[in-house]
Amino acid sequence: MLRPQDSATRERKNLDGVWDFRLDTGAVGRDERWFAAPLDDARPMAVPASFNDLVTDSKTREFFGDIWYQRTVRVPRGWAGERILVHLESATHRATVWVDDVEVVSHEGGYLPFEADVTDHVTAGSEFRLTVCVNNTLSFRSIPPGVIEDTPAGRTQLYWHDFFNYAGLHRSVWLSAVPADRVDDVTVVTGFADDARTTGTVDVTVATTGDGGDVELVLRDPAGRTTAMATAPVTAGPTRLEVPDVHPWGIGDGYLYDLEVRLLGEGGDLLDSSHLKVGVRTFEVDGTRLLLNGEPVHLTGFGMHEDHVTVGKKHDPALMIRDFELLRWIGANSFRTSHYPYSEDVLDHADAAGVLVIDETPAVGLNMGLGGGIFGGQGYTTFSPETIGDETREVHAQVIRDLVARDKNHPSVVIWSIANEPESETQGAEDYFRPLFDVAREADPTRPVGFVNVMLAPHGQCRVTQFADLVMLNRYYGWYVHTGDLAGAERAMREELGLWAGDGKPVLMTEYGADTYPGLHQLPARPWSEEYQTELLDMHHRVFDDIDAIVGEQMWNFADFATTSGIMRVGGNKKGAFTRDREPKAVAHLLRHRWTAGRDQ
Ligand code: BDP
Repeated sequence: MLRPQDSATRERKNLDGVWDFRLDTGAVGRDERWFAAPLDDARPMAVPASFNDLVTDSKTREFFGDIWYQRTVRVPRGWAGERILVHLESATHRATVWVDDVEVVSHEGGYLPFEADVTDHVTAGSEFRLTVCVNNTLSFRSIPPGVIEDTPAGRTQLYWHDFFNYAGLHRSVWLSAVPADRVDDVTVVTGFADDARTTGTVDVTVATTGDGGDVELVLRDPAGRTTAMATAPVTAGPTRLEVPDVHPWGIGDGYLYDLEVRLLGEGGDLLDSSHLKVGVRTFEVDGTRLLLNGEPVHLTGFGMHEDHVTVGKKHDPALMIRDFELLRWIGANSFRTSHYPYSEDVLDHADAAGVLVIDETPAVGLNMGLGGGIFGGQGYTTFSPETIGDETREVHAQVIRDLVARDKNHPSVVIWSIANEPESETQGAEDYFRPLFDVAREADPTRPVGFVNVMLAPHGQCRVTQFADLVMLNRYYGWYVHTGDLAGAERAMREELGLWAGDGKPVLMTEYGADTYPGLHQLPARPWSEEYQTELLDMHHRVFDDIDAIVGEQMWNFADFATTSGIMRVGGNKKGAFTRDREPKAVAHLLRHRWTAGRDQ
């Protein structure tokens, strides 16, 4: 599946705006065929957006179940004879789509795209009714998991992850026109032909909807000059382009070539043309080091969230630009898409900005040992046939494949994270995860694969890290343990990190930090104050600097974000270096000082 795009042979029409919207409080919409007519009792709703924070009543905000969206769409009259696709960039957490009365596609997973060929159900120049039934319920068969419990107050959705279960159509919806004989998928792997890295290599594999024909590949530099070209039969396998005097893709230097993939018919006529941005780089694990283009890198940055006031998890280009401006200001060269795949526009931007990305699946909260009143219900066994078992693993495996399929060509994406803080100290965890690492490596043999380890599975007890190419650790010394005691925290952390460092793999600190109420100042510093967050980070950095195997530091979190209600959270999670409206806390200046040292401001 290629993204909708405008090219010499392709067109797209954006369907964002205000749609009709209705919650299916009685769970009757499918039986009553709500898709077969204009939605009764509909209210207006923005697409894209999370619906939750646009409303004023908590029943709607907290609703879980079927959520119906509908609008009419006119097919451009020039599209006769084309294949016509409906493409949704995300529907959280699953959806079914109808064109008029016809069901055209269902999809599981809230953060990755899907589409349907609707050519047989629409007419160029005419209107059709587009209905999307989104479902936001979490269960032991979904990634992330959750459970519905019957309580005296009614049925409640519980889950074990620390961010609000925003739902809706979070990213753009498109109608697009593509040729019948077309390019269906492109895979690009880049490298260098020589040790001096003066000649780049771009290996391109193309899949098409038809059989036969030739593929012409044209690589152009940003000025539009052709730097490499090749033509090969579609069936030939990967085709190598050699890029003389290559400008490698690097940190802060998001140099991108444009790859045009042209599908040619019998007589050499152009059947399809699509474009892809390509950054030429290598990324690998070498002992305890991470090498970008053969040079060691130290990652600085954050675990982030797609989370904003009012719009929730909506992707918004303006808000994205502000986030990237702040990343640059503070000297971050990387981030993790905690805890789900972000909008592909964010990866485009990371490509162009030269920012490294740890790309994470939505597998978060696979840990019933965590919670203690923060995340909800307790009393479940994490891995068991009744809870997270073989069926869940199938869903998890599919989301890994889908993530790789979408993001494999982004130069910014350098590491796959297949889960955040799952239970990992048990036999059940070992059995669950072993095959998932194989799934990831089969889908992408070129990038390191890891998962993020939780403090409950310290060195010597974790049974999953053995499968990973690198160690990724979330640690809360000085916050959840040794609270307020930074000297004790430092001793304990030095001891544990020293052990991990001895395993011969690179160690990345993917989370560390402290909740901090903006504007709360205390001398001497105590937990929740801006001073404490600053001192806690300072202590961590001192320790990191003493351990060679630590190849990166991603503070938790970039900004404050919304969570479920609970006695551990004051208006959400407050561990941000920035507030939720993206203004710096005191700690942001400390980070900036550390991460921009030696840089021209
Ligand atoms: C870790 C999680 C993250 C939480 C964070 C915290 O990975 O999602 O928000 O800790 O407690 O457990 O702030």
